[in-house]
Amino acid sequence: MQIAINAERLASELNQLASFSDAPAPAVTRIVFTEADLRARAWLKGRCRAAGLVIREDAIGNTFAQWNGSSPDLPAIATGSHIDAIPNSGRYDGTVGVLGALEAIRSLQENGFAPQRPIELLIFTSEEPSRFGIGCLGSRLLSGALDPHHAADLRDSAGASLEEVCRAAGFSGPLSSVCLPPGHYAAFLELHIEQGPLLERERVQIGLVSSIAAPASLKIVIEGEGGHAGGVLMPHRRDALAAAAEIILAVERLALSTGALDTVATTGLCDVFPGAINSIPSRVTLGLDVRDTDAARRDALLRDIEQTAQAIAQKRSLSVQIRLMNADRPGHCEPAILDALRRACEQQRVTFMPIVSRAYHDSLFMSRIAPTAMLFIPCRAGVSHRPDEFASLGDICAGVRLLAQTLANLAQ
Ligand code: HGY
Ligand code: MN
Ligand code: MN
Repeated sequence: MQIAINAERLASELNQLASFSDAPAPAVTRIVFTEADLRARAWLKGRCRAAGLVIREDAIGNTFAQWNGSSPDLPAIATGSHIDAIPNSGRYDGTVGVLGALEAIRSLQENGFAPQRPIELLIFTSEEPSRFGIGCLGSRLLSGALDPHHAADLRDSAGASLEEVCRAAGFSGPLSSVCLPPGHYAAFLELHIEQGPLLERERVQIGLVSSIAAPASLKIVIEGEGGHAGGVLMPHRRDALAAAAEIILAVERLALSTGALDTVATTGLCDVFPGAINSIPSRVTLGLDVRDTDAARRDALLRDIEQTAQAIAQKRSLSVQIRLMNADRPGHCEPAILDALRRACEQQRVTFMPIVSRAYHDSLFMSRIAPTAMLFIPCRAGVSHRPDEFASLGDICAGVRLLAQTLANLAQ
């Protein structure tokens, strides 16, 4: 089956989706359940309905758009990703996997393909950690990886709970109703930009993801003593930001000291109180993101970071509280689904290579309840989570064509 992708339609939709943003183009900011996100969701549901898909939403706003098959009671073949975007980011992270899946479905429809199994497009809520501090909230709850009671109490920076924000966004029902059992889906596939430089450097069209790095995040609160920037002499200070600076550098040194390139650690958040130039910082809150393809090595690094932060605080007579927000195990893709993708690559004469995902994705959690695989397309210079994130229409269409072929092969 020669699958023709409507590149113009897909390009136009990627541009339209990027316009739902709280940042000026080319940047995209689309935080979960903000006006921009809700408008994007409404627009996207309209595009799915126009393709004849039947829509349902669960209590946290995960959105399911189904193309019924001739055997509707069979477990569906699922595919999808996310549309939320961190502040000042790009237009391809997540959206390629959502609009690409919609285009794959429409292309199969327009090519006269009729699936036996249903094919279901999933749009996961809150893949990014921006608002509630933990990523993949929708897929965590869907796969049973997050306790619904704990999730309901997660709060954003304004103190609103996830439960309150979900209700205000129009989603109802207990978060405990989100979970789906293993076997609900026959397979799950996610198309995504690589968010790394390998495919472009190796001039390979498709990356077949073997495993997904294990993410962990820490919140570190350092409490010192505030005071007048002029009146308090240096020997008498307990400056929380100076201690935080020492901790941030220690995090970098400890990550490098594992000697493994797969170990990465980032201090992405640093909130200073009271935040006045002439007032000694009395409290600093740090947000750390720590990942590795090897969970044991990552956990050893987390322990080292905790011990070192405590030692720095003690040396400076400050207090420090460290909270582990999440520490997930790595995800492994299903060999049978990877084989299906490999066969489709050979069918379509597309170059491919195995690859490790250093970014986490909803697939990390979907792999707990369904045979899961990810396929990557190149992104320019590996750049992502920046306004200059870019994937060429040709590469996107090659990924969509491969996804369509694999969905068709699996849905028969
Ligand atoms: O941070 C990540 O890996 C993903 O982009 N949320
Ligand atoms: Mn992202
Ligand atoms: Mn993503």
